[in-house]
Amino acid sequence: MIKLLPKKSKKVFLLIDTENRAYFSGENFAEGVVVVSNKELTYFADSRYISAVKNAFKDLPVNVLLLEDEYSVKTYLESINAKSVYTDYRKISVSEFERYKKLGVKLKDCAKEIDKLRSKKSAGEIKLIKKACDIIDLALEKTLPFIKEGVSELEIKEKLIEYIKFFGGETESFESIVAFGANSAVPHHQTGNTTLTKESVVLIDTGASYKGYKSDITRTYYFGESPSEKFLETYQAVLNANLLAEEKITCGILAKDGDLIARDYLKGKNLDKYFTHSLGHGVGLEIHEGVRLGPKSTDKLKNGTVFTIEPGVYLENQFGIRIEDTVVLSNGKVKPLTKLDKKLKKL
Ligand SMILES: [Mn+2]
Repeated sequence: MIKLLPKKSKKVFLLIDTENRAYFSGENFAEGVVVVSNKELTYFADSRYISAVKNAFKDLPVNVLLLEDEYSVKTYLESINAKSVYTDYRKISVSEFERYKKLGVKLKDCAKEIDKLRSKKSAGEIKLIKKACDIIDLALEKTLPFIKEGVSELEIKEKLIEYIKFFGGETESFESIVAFGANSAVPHHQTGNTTLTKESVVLIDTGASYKGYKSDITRTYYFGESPSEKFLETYQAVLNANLLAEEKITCGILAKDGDLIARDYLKGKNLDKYFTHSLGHGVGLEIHEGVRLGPKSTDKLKNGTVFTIEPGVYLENQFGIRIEDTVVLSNGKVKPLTKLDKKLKKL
């Protein structure tokens, strides 16, 4: 499915990064340049890709042109009489910017408009994200039997990647976090050579990429028979915060108020000071895109927004617990797209 700019837009967008190209063209090629207006979409591909690109768009109203260098794009822009052109300033290097400028192509920023367009997912996009969520649910479930005494965090990460590919994903959607024991208390622990010992917490934060679209899930498990009372209580509190946010977030709510639902609940349990990150983030072609569900956010959550709900509590040198799902706001309510059980599981 190709996407043009909204009918009333008089702008021309020039997109050079993988995700924005994939968003508008519906095809996830590693290279190229996309120029899109409210009338047409042109895909520039270099000689290595052009036949594959032509083939992908053969039944669609897409112009496919040969990309030799920026000059090819400039010539086309002149032919459609585009005076100034908009690009996503977060995605262009200074040297690329300078090369276009040298050729007389006037570039302006459209990052905000891109975010706005991309934050409302189409039914087709939600299908692809759902598939990425199904893949990670399956991959994580299949990986659990490999969590045994003596296995390393990295070995579990490799298993996840293997299963993501087995179930049809490209690969992980970000560097998966596998954290054993006290490592789980570091929210962005670097997965390493720590091996698993009995009576340890296991935190896994992972996701799959499917046709460029991402999923994101975190589950916290207990490896052993007798978790401490403190762990059990904290787990229940994080789970309740997760479920409460899922229940109370509705269409039109401010993202910061969504964050507050979980934060206030944890405050009631005296755990809010250990909830050191925001409640969630938008997900799509990028693992972090669009909305941010944090105390300083000015975003609004609307139908069609896909985001994560991921409260966490981290007790230094002891353990960390995070429970995360990728969800979509649909008909005003939160609908989880990742579906693995959230009740505490002992491995
Ligand atoms: Mn996340």
